[in-house]
Amino acid sequence: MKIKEITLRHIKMKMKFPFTTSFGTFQDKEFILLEAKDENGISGWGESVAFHSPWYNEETLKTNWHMLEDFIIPSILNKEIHHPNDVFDLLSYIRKNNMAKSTMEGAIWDLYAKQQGITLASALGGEKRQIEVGISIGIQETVQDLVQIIDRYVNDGYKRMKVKIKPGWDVEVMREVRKHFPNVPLMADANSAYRLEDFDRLKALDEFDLMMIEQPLASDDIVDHARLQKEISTPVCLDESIHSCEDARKAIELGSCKIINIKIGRVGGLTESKRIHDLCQKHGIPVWCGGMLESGIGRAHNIALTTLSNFVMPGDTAGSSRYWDQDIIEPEVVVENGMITVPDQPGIGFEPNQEFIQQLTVYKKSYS
Ligand code: OSB
Ligand code: MG
Repeated sequence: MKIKEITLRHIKMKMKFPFTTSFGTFQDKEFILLEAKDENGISGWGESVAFHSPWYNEETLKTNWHMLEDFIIPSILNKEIHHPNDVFDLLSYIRKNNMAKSTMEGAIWDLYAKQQGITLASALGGEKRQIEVGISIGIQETVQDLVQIIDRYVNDGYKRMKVKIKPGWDVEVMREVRKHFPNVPLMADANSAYRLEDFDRLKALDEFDLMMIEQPLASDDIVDHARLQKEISTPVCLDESIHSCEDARKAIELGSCKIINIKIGRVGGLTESKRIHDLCQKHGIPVWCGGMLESGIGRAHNIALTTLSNFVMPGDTAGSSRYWDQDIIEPEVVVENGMITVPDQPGIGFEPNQEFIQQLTVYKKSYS
């Protein structure tokens, strides 16, 4: 295939509720949508998961736009692409900027699957028809608020509750949550809020029988995580620290984690996500798919990836209504009894709602 035209759109969507992590609060979600058209006018869609500010990692909406406009798009337009895996190599001269690369690569995977007339899930080699879904719950004003929210999601059928923690909102909070929900699959995500000095506090979480603790230590660390994992019984799951299959190999070798959260954007796309999935499978490391407060386009990519067989734990990709009054795809992503049914239409399997996307567009530019 050859990509003949690429359109970038800066989108702004209002979230139903603010979402708070150890690094800050989200109210609005601004992101980039990328539409790539082939010679026959078929479109593939990708979403950048970079946030407005560089909290989660060093990328932002603006750095992604810059990388896409000045480097990534010129490297892809009119080039002969036989398979989406080629995109990884075409962009490998660019260091990091994984979320920017993934935006382009995701659109080409969608387009490729549409050209073949198959689902993105089957293009990736996934076989599940339904996937299990958990939910991620931000830091709340009070523990009572948190307990109420968890109660609602347990009743909705979500398969796993993930609670955001930070120093001062951790051991006592988890104790209270466990007391109310003795049997619910429960985990904590610290988004890198702890250091070596905090090991006692992290060890105190062992008593709550958590499925895992996600990214307790620094976002670029795999050495202290290995030390921590030796001292606590709760499995450590890495999120921010894993940017590539090489990172995953080293973390597994060092014993830095027992579980890996794969986010497509963080690792530079679906091709690298699949490599990490395969490596983890070989080493008996379970994986699950993380979320980045995505719109429907990003959600659809996450769903397709999760159909691979080593995604054995519920992911963070909840239904569209978790964050949005109205999503930008049709139909919206629906969760029933904690399960999403994988769509059977070609490509990502959901139709972008062009009219609504136009309404939400702050700025748009096409390249050919
Ligand atoms: O660490 O997984 C994370 C949201 C923003 C930034 C980082 C993370 C998260 C979430 C929410 O946990 C996942 C979601 O519901 O999309
Ligand atoms: Mg996380």
